[in-house]
Formats: sequence, structure tokens, C-alpha cells
Amino acid sequence: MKVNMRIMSPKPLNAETPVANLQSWITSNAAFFKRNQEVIMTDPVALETWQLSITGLVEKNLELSFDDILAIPKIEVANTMECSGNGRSLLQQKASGNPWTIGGVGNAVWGGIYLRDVLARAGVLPEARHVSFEGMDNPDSKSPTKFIRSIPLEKAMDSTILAYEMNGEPLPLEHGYPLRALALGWTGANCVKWLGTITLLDRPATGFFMDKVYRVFQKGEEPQSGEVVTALSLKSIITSPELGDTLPAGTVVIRGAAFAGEGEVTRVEVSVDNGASWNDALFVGPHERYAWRRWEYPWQAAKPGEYTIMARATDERGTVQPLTASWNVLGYGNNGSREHGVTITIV
Ligand SMILES: Nc1nc2c(c(=O)[nH]1)N[C@H]1C(S)=C(S)[C@@H](COP(=O)(O)O)O[C@H]1N2
Ligand SMILES: [Mo]
Repeated sequence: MKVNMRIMSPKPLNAETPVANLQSWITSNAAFFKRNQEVIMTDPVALETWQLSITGLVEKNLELSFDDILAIPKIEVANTMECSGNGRSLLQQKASGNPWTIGGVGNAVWGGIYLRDVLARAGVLPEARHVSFEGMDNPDSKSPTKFIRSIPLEKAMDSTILAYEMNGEPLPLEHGYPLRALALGWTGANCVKWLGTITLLDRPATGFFMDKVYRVFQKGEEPQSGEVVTALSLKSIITSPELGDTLPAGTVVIRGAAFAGEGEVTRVEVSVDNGASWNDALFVGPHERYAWRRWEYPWQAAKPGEYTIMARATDERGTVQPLTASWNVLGYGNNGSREHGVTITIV
């Protein structure tokens, strides 16, 4: 099937998945959103010469070849990855950055190894607290530094993988070939592509991609004073019908996906009356720890008119997705039900 990615910038490539390709549990590699900050790798590196360096606060520096990586027990895990800025253009108040609608998210089955298996080989020194990832892509005029991001050691040891496969295929070039970090349940910014170096640190990494962006802050505040973006926010998206659709009265099956980052989506409800009443949706398809859950709700649309459909997810702790998102300068984590409302006409 031909994929009509919605290109927001061709260079570096920033493109979101069209709604038509958000209908399945697995998002195909071709349709998966692409988000790049820098001059992206245009030629795959030769696997024979490729090396992964593990350095910093380790007992011994390691250089792993691709064969060394393949020799470590393989795991496969379904994980929904979302760009921190997904949904930004749907915010009431403008926020700067790529104008994502709902397609800056996708679900894939990733094949690779646990990061802890690599770290154990290098031997983590007791002072180490953070794990920094550096990509092999190079800065462009807007990004003064290489793409370097760190995550806390706890996350690195518990639920972070190094992926070399995406949906059963070698990791595609634009998704980080040959190896990327994947902090399960966390936003894309924590999932460094074209991984070249892992450094153990006693504090978070610094630099442009740690201090100036991927932080939640308000106007007049220093970016660095804001919280670092980590896990995905509890959220549901409506994938069918689509905004502006005109449908005949009768049964309209409303479909979507809901995710909770490190949490578990336990309930999804749908409202077609501006939030006055909510109806339970049914879950369909797989239910896996870090993956979104598909849901559907058969709505009996009896009366012609204009309707705005909203969905809201609840997690295992009883937290309910907010009706309205909380705004921040860079527009991260938009998970408002209202902002994600889909207005259609019944005739
Ligand atoms: N090396 C490198 N890794 C990166 C980026 C990048 O620009 N360079 N962008 C990050 C961001 S912000 C996101 S949302 C995801 C996007 O991954 P994808 O293009 O595979 O969907 O990659 C992350 N990892
Ligand atoms: Mo992102």
C-alpha cells in the first residue's frame, strides 16, 4: 500500500503517519513517523566496520562489533513510540516546533538486546547514575551539537533495549540502522538512533538536546528549569472516522488506540455529546506492556447533525486522561481529549 506520509520538513526529514496508516496494531516501517534533528545518515554504515563504544564510568571500556551484539540473547518487544511534540498543532495556544497532528506515534515490534546485558559486560562503576547515548548523525545549522541524550541508570537497567530489528526487518536506515536505543514507554527523544557511543555518567548529560529542548517549561522560565520529558502521557487517539467525514445515520464504528507509556490502559471511553456522557469502548487485539491497545465503540448515530467525537483513557491506577492538555512553551505531551476531538457530520 502506498503511504502518503505528511511531510513537515524534507531536510532533515520530519514526517508523520497519515491517519489511514494508523488503523492497525502494528505500524508498518514505511508508514512509521520519522523525526530527525540533524543531518541524517544517508548511507548505511558497513556492519563489518561498525562498532559500539561503551565508556565513562565502567570497569573497562568496550568496543562491540555487530557480531558481538548478535551473540547476546535476542529479545522482541512491542513498544509504542511517540514524539514528545505529537499533537502540538492541536493545542489551543500555539507552541513552537513541528506541527504534528496525531501521527507522531507508532507501534512496532522491536528486536534487539537488553541494554543491561551490554552494561554488565562493561561493568558499571558504583558512581554511575546516568547512561548517555550518542548518535552518529551530525549537527546541522540549527543544532549546535551531536544528538546526545541520557536516561537514568535505573531506566537503562530495567527497561531499555538496543534494537536492530523493526517489525521483523533490519532496522531501516531512517530509523537508526544498524542500532538504536529504545527506552520502553518513553518518548522518541530518549531513543537515540544510529547509536555509536554509550557513556556512563554520574549526572545527566548536558548540551543542547538535554538542556534546551525536551523540557516542559512555561514562558519566562529557563528551559533547563523544566522537567525532562520521559514517559509517554496517558492518551487516546481516534483513527476512524476522520476529521470532516460525512457519514450516513446508523451505526458508526469509532476506532482508535490508547497508550500509557510505562502504565497500562485499562479503560477507554467515548463521548459524542461534548463530554456530557461517556460510553465504554471495547478493546480489540493484542494487550502488551509497552504497546498501545486498539479499541472500538459502535455508536448508533440516529440524528443528522455535526458531532465532535472525543475519547479518554484510564490507566491501572485510575488516572483519567485530561479533558484539556496542560500547555508548555514547546507544546510537549498534548494528551487532551478535547484537543483530539474529531468533528464529523451525520446526514
Ligand atoms: N541520532 C538521533 N536519534 C534520534 C533523533 C535524532 O535526530 N538523531 N531524533 C529523536 C526523536 S526527537 C524522535 S521522536 C525519535 C524518532 O524516531 P523515528 O524517526 O525512528 O520515528 O528519534 C529520536 N532519536
Ligand atoms: Mo521527538
